[in-house]
Amino acid sequence: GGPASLSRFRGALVAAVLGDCVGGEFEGAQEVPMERVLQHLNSLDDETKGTGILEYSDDTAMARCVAQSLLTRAGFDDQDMARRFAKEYSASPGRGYGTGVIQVLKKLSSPQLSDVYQPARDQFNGRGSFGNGGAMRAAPFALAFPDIADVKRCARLGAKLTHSCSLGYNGAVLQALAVHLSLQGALDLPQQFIGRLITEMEELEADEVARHDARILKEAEKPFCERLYRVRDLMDRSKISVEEVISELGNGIAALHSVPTAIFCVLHCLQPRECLPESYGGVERTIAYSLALGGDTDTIACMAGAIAGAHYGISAIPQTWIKCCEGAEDADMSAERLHMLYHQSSQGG
Ligand code: R7I
Ligand code: MG
Ligand code: MG
Repeated sequence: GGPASLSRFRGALVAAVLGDCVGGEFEGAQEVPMERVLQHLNSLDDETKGTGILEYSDDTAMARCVAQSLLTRAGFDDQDMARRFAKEYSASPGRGYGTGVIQVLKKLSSPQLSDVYQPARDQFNGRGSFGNGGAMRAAPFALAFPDIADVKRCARLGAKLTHSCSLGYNGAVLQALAVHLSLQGALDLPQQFIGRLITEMEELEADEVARHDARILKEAEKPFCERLYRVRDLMDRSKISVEEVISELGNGIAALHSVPTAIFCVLHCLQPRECLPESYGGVERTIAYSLALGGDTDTIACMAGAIAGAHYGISAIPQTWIKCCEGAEDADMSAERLHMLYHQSSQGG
């Protein structure tokens, strides 16, 4: 499809859910042999093997809250979104939430709470979380607003409801920007795509608070930019080992160690790769490759899935995979409604 087509919207939200659901199998594993990944993915195609339904985790649970809130309020409403996070957590606390964020979600359900951003600020001795929980649910922001300034502002605020450290919420902005650009067809020119992301993050990370957080956490002066430069170097190489990707970019639970990694997975899988079946399309390649990195597999595959799905569109996603994953059909319907919201706003209505 063309820029911002319905197929791209559907691809983005559905592939994000698939990444989360199929990635759950390997979350926390050191490094996963590609053979095991392919075995797991093959079992989705084989109905007789009865994989059953793969459940989604917190990544999808929270992304659904974001999408539903944006749709119901026809824009960003922090109170409404916070309420939905809290309600979702108390209804299904067993979705694999990060151990820190649970405190925030409990506080958000208090009716006495006057500032919905305060519980997030109290995390980790007042510094706030740098986990990837803001980034893992950022894709719907890119699908709700055609204007890049709205995407950045709302993705940041939406993340700050749980992640007040700049390394947490800037990761969410980066993820939303990657989905935004991919929806426009920007991955047709990968060099420009990564260049645009670097330019945006150079500006965001020039901020005083971001510089302060980076200093305190002993990171590079502009941590996301530094990682994106590494992505740009790695994407030019024809051969690169999984070990190198992990050591250069990480595969962990911090936004800094997973969002640039997810972006790399998408870029690396734009072409067919020797280690992956020839029959695989781009979305399948991207998800399979993300899982093979191990570590925070559900989240990296979820974020990479959203970016890749926005590029290749819904037709690149196997029906058999959709059928196996809880919430995939639902994501498809939300994508259609977000597509309408997006195109309403772009007409100034
Ligand atoms: O970021 P968050 O929502 O977790 C998301 C991850 C995804 O992989 C999901 O799939 C799920 O498995 O969890 O939850 P947080 O609790 O805010 O952050 C996750 C973890 O990162 C925390 O439990 C800490 O171990 C670590 N962490 C920190 N550690 C020290 N200091 C995050 N921020 C800090 C920090 O400031
Ligand atoms: Mg999860
Ligand atoms: Mg995870």
